[in-house]
Amino acid sequence: MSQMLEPFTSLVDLRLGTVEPRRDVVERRLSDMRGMYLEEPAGGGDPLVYTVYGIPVPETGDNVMSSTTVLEPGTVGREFYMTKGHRHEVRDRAEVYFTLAGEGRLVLATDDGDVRVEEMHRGTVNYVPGNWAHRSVNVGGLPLVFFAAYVADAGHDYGTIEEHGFPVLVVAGDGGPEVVDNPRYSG
Ligand code: S6P
Ligand code: ZN
Repeated sequence: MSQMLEPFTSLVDLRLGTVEPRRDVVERRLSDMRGMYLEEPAGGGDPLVYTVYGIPVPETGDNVMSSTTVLEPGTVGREFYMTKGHRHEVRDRAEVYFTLAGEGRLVLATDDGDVRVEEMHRGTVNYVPGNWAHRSVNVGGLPLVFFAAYVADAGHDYGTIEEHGFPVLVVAGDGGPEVVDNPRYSG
């Protein structure tokens, strides 16, 4: 039997994506993304790429975990700033993304190399079925802010993406964002 929780309420700043009360904040910098971009980052410093503000609950299959992600605008070479991307450790666990601000793309891939790229902008609700690895990409000039909710025992498996990457990349083209094959993808 799971522990009985008390109801609680959090407040999300819809533009900034911050969550009050602040309970579990994870920052990812460019140095945390080593090897994930085709090109080596140019320039000095170690800029912030994204922040995840968690609303933690016990990691059991009868709870719903949620968080906001604030993904900064920027590029490394032609590739836009993105999250690391992951599969869920419990593969079939699904997830919902609700975008609050900014403009992005959600890249999804199965183990068989099936791939989808979905739009993210204020108001979009992306359904991430189980068994689809997922990564979000900021293709705009402002922070991309979205709320995510998922089965709390899902867990995160980053290793597969670190090793194989996604089949496609989202890059800055002359007329806006473009989806191109990832030359380094090893499915
Ligand atoms: C969790 C959900 C998001 C991401 C967050 C950061 O299942 O998909 O909260 O954790 O957007 O991405 P990543 O790939 O670094 O966990
Ligand atoms: Zn996820």
